Order: sequence, then C-alpha cells, then structure tokens
Amino acid sequence: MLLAIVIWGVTGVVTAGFATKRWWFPAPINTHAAAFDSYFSANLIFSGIVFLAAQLALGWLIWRHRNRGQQAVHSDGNNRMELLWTSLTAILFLGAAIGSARMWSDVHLSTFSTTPMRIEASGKQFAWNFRYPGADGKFGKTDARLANDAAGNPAGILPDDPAGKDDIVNAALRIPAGRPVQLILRSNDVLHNFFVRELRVKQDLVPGLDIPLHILADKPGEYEIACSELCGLGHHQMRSVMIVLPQPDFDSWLGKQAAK
Ligand SMILES: [Cu+2]
Repeated sequence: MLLAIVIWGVTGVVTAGFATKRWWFPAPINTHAAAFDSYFSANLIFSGIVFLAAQLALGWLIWRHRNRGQQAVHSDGNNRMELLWTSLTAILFLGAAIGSARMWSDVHLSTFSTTPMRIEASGKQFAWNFRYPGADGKFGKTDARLANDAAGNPAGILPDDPAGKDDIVNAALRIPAGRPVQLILRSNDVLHNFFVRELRVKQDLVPGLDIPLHILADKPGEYEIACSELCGLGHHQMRSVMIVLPQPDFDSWLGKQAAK
C-alpha cells in the first residue's frame, strides 16, 4: 500500500516538473530550433500521457492486489494486451522517426535557396578555431602537425599555399544574422562535439572527416559553444562563443580582420 502511494507521489512530482516548464531550453533563434521545440513538446506530451497512465495503473494494481492473506493466483499473461501495446509502441516510434526525418536531414543536407557562407570549425584539445577563406573564397591547405598556437598558426595552414595567405582564423565564431552558413567541422586529434543550445544542433567532430553542418541564426547575440564529447582532462574548458552580428557589423568586422 505504501509502495502504491510512493509511486503515485513520485509520478506527480516528475509530471509537475515537466508540465510547469520550470527548467526549460533557452529561447530558439531560428526556424529549425522552433520546429525542434514543437516536435519535442509533442513527443513529451504523448509519451507523458503514456507514462502517467502506466504509473497510475501500476499503483492501482499494487493497491488492488495487496497482501490481505489471500492465495496467489497463477497468470499466463494476456496476449491481446501485449499485442496492443507492442503495436502502439511500434507506431509511435515509426511515426516519430518518419515525422522528423526532414527536420534532422535539413541540418546536413542544405535546402538553403542561397549559397551558404563557408566557415571551417576545428576542434582540438581543448580549444576551438574558426577559419574564414578570405577575399579569394578559398581555404588554404592544412596539416594538423603544423598547428601551432604560439607561432600564430592554430589551424596548421601550409605556409607555401597561396590560397591560405588571406585565411582568417579566430577563436570565436562570428556569423551574420539571417544568412545561411555551412560549417565544415574538423578535428585535429580526438572526437569533439559542436553544440549550441539555442540552435538545437549537436554534431560530432571526427578526426579525418570534414563534416558539413548547416546553421542559420536569425537573432543577433552571443551564444555559448560547448564541446559535448568528453575529449580529455581539459574537456570542461573547451568552450567558445558564437557571436551573431547584423550583416553590416559582420562585414566591417571581416574587413578589419582582412586588413590585419
Ligand atoms: Cu572537446
């Protein structure tokens, strides 16, 4: 009897915690993030109803069949009920997968109508570097072995590649608001992960791979970039910031970097 009350109590507290949205995501800053939020909420409501029903039923069964000195009865289960909840679960999972496929694929397969701006985002233990191709629009070739912060070459750009002469490398990611950006994610050493909460985007950086990630931020501001793949002892320090600037401010910043 006490167990049934504890189960109902815990269920009530957990449900209230989600329903009141006391701890929630930061506000979304683009349409993908807003779409993700409504998908997440729909999932939460649907699975929340199932959770609530299952826990209430569990408590009720414990209550109803509590020990009152009666004899135990053997049961072989109920095939019809098992078929019902197995099919419902299958429909729920398949429906969620099919219904969200487009939202997830948009992040990797660009559907932008305009050509996105390309920025290379590289991670290494335990820092971020963001590289812009400069006036020629081309990235210089790199070699991870040449990466050297002290020598002013954190990206490891080959010194004899002319395309790399005007590349701009920065520890923070600056992007213009409302403009599609294609990030090319690379890692110089181990697995890292690019994560910006407000974009609702999370993608691993894998050594040896160039992984494209499409982002677009509508709202100017500063947003934390936190490495979300445990990458070593300094993992907790591996963070940077994504600064979304109005287009004219971004242009003047880029112009100043190029002049340097
Ligand atoms: Cu990391």
